Amino acid sequence: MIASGTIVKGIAGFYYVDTGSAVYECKARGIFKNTNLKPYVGDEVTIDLSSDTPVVREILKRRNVFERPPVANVEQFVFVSALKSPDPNFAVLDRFLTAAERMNVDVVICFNKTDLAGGQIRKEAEEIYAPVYPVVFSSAENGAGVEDLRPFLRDRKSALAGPSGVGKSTLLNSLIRGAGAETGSVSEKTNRGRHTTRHVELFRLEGGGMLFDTPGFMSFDLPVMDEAELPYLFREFEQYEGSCRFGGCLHRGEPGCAVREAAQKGEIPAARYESYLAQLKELGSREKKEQWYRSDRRNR
Ligand SMILES: Nc1nc2c(ncn2[C@@H]2O[C@H](COP(=O)(O)OP(=O)(O)O)[C@@H](O)[C@H]2O)c(=O)[nH]1
Ligand SMILES: [Mg+2]
Ligand SMILES: [Zn+2]
Repeated sequence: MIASGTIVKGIAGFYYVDTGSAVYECKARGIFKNTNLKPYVGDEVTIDLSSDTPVVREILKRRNVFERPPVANVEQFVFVSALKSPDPNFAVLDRFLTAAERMNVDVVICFNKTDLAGGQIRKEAEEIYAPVYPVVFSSAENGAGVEDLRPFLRDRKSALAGPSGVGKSTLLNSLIRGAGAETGSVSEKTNRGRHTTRHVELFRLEGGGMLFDTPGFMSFDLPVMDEAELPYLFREFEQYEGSCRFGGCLHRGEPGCAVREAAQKGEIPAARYESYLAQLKELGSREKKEQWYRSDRRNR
């Protein structure tokens, strides 16, 4: 008998496959050993239930795959940022967003620790991001707003992402009873020692959807890409497409640039536009470095 399901855990050569009605402990088919294909948590697979030990037969086409943490098929990132301690860093968040857009992964932004700060910073966060992304405000400490995340997690596989200390593990524990993710400061964690090896696991959520339990996804590099791709990764710019005087406008100072004008008028949040310019500059200097490297090699 053949069934299909999702790998929710992998330990010591065994893969745990959730078919929706049961979780089977499976071995991987020998064929995987001879190829570079290795089953990952998050993989959609078919399993053969006809022998004593069920066997993973086939890995279905992946939407994406990550090495650190080793997971497949992330459909959505929940980017967590604290409103205070640590202070939000919108430039860092914007780099995450660019990376997610480039990977074509959906995004929800969660501003956590609302019990520590509200007022101005909350208003600012909302004004910058709510026009183009789903934004949730939460306190994992007292539970406020955590349930507002749940509707966004339905029917898909999500992963928490964001810098250390913002409350990802605490949120995970309140969304999934029994997740038992370690929380606390880095020093607290080190003190507790390393005897608890944590495995990546994919949990089913009450109310639907699945959530990767992983401490990873703390930062993303700006993707390797051409400068000209960047404008398409800022959702705010979409409505101005085709409105600049010059085709292929990079929106950094060209005459008749509709995006720059919109930023000056406040129609595009200044912080987002500044992030755009900073990212553009980074891509540009990276390109120069590569050119220099290439010409240097030619000259040798
Ligand atoms: N005041 C407050 N503290 C929080 C909140 N969420 C998490 N924390 C605390 O922040 C610290 C870091 O949380 P943790 O979940 O380990 O962050 P992670 O590194 O993103 O996984 C811990 O001491 C948590 O108890 C919150 O909403 N409010
Ligand atoms: Mg954590
Ligand atoms: Zn322009």
